[in-house]
Amino acid sequence: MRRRRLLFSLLLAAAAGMGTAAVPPQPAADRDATPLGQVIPAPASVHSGGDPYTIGGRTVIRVPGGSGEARQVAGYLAGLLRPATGFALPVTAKDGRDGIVLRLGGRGAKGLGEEGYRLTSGGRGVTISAARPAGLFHGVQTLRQLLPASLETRSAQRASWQVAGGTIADSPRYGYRGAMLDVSRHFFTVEKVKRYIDQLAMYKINKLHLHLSDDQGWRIAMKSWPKLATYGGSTQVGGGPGGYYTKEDYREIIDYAADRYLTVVPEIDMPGHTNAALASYAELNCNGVAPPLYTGTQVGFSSLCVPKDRTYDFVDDVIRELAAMTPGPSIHIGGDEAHSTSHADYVAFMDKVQPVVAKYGKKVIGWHQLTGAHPAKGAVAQYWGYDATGAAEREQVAAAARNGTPLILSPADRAYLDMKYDKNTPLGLSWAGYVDTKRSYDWDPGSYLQGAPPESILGVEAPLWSETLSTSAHIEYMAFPRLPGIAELGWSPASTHDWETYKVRLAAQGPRWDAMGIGYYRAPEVPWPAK
Ligand code: TNX
Repeated sequence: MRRRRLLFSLLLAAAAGMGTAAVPPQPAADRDATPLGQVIPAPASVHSGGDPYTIGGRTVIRVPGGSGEARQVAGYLAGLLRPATGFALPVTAKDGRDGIVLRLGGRGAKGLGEEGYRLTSGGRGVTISAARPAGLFHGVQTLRQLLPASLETRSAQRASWQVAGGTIADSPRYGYRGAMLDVSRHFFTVEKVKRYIDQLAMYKINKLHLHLSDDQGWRIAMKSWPKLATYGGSTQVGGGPGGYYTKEDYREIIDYAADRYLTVVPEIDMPGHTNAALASYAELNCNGVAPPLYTGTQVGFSSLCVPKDRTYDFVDDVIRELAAMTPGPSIHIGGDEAHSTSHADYVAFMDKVQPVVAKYGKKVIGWHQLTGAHPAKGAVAQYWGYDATGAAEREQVAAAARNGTPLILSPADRAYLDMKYDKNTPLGLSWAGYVDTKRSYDWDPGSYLQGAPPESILGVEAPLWSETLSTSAHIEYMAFPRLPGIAELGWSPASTHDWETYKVRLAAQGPRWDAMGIGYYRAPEVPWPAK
């Protein structure tokens, strides 16, 4: 009898041991539900309390009524939850109060706007309500962050999949919450862009600005001027092979972004930053001679030929093709650092080019130098100045804002993800100074630019220039942990702004990034949990 019992317990121990090998023990941090509101961006309002909900093997995902888009969000949620939980989580159109409910419209969605959501969690389930599918999607990202970090592991994990009880009512401060990726200085494949899109969506970023052309490479196929891509896109900084997106590739990026509620804003930078185009077509040069391709990192040496008629055939063709393949409302025409274009030429060029964008049904976005010309009605300026930017230049932008040119804020010494964190950062540039994680977060878009009315601010954008960056690992090291801070400035009410509490929420993202394979910079001012 005793022997049998011993054998039995030995067998049990062996089985438990095997279990441990297959399903790692639950990390300490996973044992308690994440407090409601411990997410990035900080929600507008949080009321904690009541029983938590635990996602289990019998949990269903309900899409009552089930519009196509709501069902798609449910499918996305199931895709997030299934691998690590190992649960089936079937999606059903049947109504009910138990399980995870994604509810579009109805009383619960009042006052939530285009992107807001309400998340209610209690003993029987979690309900996310929204007026529009984008709101459901953002609510899903909140739910995701309320679950243990091991959720991000792509194989079954043992954890308590608990969501704290209470209600979150949330909607964004700004409608424009962007991230820019420079795919010109170094080319990034469709797969790499998709990977970044997934990361942006986690933090409720809703615009992906693609810097598609610069001196070092033209990255988008044009039927009317084919050599732009095939020749102008054939290299990059450092002399590598470069690359470009076919129209199908571009479509794939747009669709992938749209499925995650991001709109693509394509940029063709003009009249400077155009060496790749000038090298591809001799006729675009004032002297009729094509310069060689460029693989260095200087700026400000190239210009389209402003007095030449052929230049405007080129602009018309490029904008027409780009507008036709871009569903979003805006086209970015660059306009920065045109140091090789006289001021008179710059103004003349912008006067001719902005109406072309309008003719093809799009709105103009330009870097803030556009405010030194005549910004068209409805044009938006993107401010990228920094603390050293002169008072006159700031005032020029602020005056334009007072005169009806809305602003997107990307201050280089705050929002530029390509600036080094400190002197030891192995990647990046430092012309705007070092930008540590606290500095990047600790400013207020509403009052940042003196003299610009708060209502002229459309939002914020975090640009990532790629002179020194050529892999996803590079992108991630520079974007994390700063990107979530810019995302929070774009989404959360100013009243939630507080570095001391933000840094705790930020630290909690670390294990999540570890599980996702994001090699982030362990900024010393953030209390990361030990690895
Ligand atoms: C300035 S910001 C640029 C880019 C560079 C970047 C590097 C702006 C509109 N132009 O051409 O890549 O600095 O940080």
